[in-house]
Amino acid sequence: MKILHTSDWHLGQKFISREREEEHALALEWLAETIIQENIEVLIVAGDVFDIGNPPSSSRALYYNFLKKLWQSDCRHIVVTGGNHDSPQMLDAPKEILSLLNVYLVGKATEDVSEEVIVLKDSEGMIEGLVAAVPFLRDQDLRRAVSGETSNDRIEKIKEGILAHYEEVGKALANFKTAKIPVIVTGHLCVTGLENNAKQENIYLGSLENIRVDQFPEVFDYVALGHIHRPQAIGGMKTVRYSGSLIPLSFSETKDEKSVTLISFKGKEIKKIQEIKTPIFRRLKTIEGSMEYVQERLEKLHHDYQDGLPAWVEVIVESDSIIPNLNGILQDFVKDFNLEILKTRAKTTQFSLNEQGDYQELDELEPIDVFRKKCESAGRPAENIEELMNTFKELEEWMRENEEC
Ligand SMILES: [Mn+2]
Repeated sequence: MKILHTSDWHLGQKFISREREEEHALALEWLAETIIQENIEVLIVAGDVFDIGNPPSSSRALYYNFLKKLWQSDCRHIVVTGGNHDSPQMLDAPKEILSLLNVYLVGKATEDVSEEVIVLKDSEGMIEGLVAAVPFLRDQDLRRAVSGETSNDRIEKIKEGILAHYEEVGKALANFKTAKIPVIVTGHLCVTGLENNAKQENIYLGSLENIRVDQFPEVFDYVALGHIHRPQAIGGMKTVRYSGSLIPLSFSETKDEKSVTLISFKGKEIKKIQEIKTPIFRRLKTIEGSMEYVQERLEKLHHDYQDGLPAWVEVIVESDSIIPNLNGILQDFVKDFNLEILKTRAKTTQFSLNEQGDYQELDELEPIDVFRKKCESAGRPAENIEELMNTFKELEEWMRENEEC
């Protein structure tokens, strides 16, 4: 059985006020063609189909038209789970009608976990695989808040709740004969390796919803993850993977190669796991250096990518002194190029020479550093500051969970 794993489409994303629709349309067209050409039988989308809870109608049309393209292809089953960006209600709304087309939706955790188990049947009605379609698990799906609990209690309870949910969904498979068929589980969360691996860059260390790679019940042959946008296997386990996002979604992802993951099963055994590279329909680039260097790179970028959608560029210019009208100069420089500068920033050393010896640019500081300095300047006692820092970290986590990936 050939299974394709993808996640984090983020349809409807706005990027520095630009629409991504052209790129998404091209990427979904490519994906549908790939599924048809590779004779994929099962498609799994592990969360964050949409970027926002109430996406524009054009993004919804993209999604439905994509599903329609697979109708009558070899792709017999499509499983879509909700991510932290998706509105569960919105995703689940067409659940009944789409189930007639073998598209199974699980927008949010269900009270009875057995409802998350999708039974894949072949044309003769025989069970050919199982997918435990676990969506992003929200705090309120996992536990009731107890007044007076500390933030650490809360984090521990969320983790316990996540593990309990996976345990339960594993147990719900006990009624099936799983010895000869693929058994897959999905997740939209942060999973870490056994040790903190430097290679695992995109993992948010200390994130609230971290669970370890070895904590999934053994009944699962493959764990299809979403949430982290860089494709990667976790902790040396080839069978626990993030497929990564379909297109680069921020300037920090410009070095990632984007891909979808093809898993070929023979019976229960995984024969091959392959990354199929996604074509880049629009380049996102960060160029940093002196004015001369930046202009050189912009010319090269224009020269190298004449076709296709104009690249989107972030420019950081380093110089000894302030360059007046920097953005104007650069915009003028690229006006006939097949690229657009969306963001310009200056990094000058001038400021460090003024009377405050330890002057730091706000851009160089992390929000938490600024918060600490603020607490210190307000003369808060040290233990009070630590408690406030924890609360701040929690708030940052929450924002990350709800916005970033
Ligand atoms: Mn996500």
